[in-house]
Amino acid sequence: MTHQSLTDVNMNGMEKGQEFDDEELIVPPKNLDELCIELRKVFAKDRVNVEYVKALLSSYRSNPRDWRKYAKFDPHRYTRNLVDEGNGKFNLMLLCWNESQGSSIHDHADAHCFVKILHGNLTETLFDWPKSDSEEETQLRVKQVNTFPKDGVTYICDDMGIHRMENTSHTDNCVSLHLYSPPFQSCQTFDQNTGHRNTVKMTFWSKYGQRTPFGENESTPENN
Ligand code: CSS
Ligand code: FE2
Repeated sequence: MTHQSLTDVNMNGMEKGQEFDDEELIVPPKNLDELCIELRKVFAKDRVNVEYVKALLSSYRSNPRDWRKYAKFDPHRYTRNLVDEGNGKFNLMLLCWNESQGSSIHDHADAHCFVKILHGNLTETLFDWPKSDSEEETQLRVKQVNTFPKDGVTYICDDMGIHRMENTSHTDNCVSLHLYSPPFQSCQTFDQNTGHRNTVKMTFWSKYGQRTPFGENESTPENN
């Protein structure tokens, strides 16, 4: 083996660049802390394998003991609760949806968006992008509707379209874990009937289990 090939191969005999590519090598994280540690390693790399991250999130079995301290509900809208800043590479957060709460239709600011359901069910309605050069008002076309159960995982990025997420249940709330990479603080929202868009700032209801102080978010806190 040449010196060059030695430096390119790690102890498992895998070539460099293949680490965090093979879903069969995933060891299921035993709790949310272990999942965060693993996600930090995966996102430390320049390149991220979307299927690997989905499989890693799927392999964690939701346990309320792990995430109860981040689960804060608001009677008026879904809440966003920061769990981990991923060494600057991603934001990991818990979203808490009361019965019938949902998001607006929104994009993902050129970021990866991974969603894992921790409790209840969450329904995604996927839409086509409005024609950006068109002044005319047109209804957004629904591409797909999917409901994800507990421990289910889904992924979206801007190439796939825009979506609305909602807890359609009238009897159970929903908790979902969202990973956005790179992190973003604002996104665009869309009117379903006209395709018109707005830019909205997104804020955290809590960070690391502590209620975000009023004023920290400057203007009125907005979800999308
Ligand atoms: N984008 C929404 C949730 S649906 S992916 C948010 O982070 O508030
Ligand atoms: Fe989203």
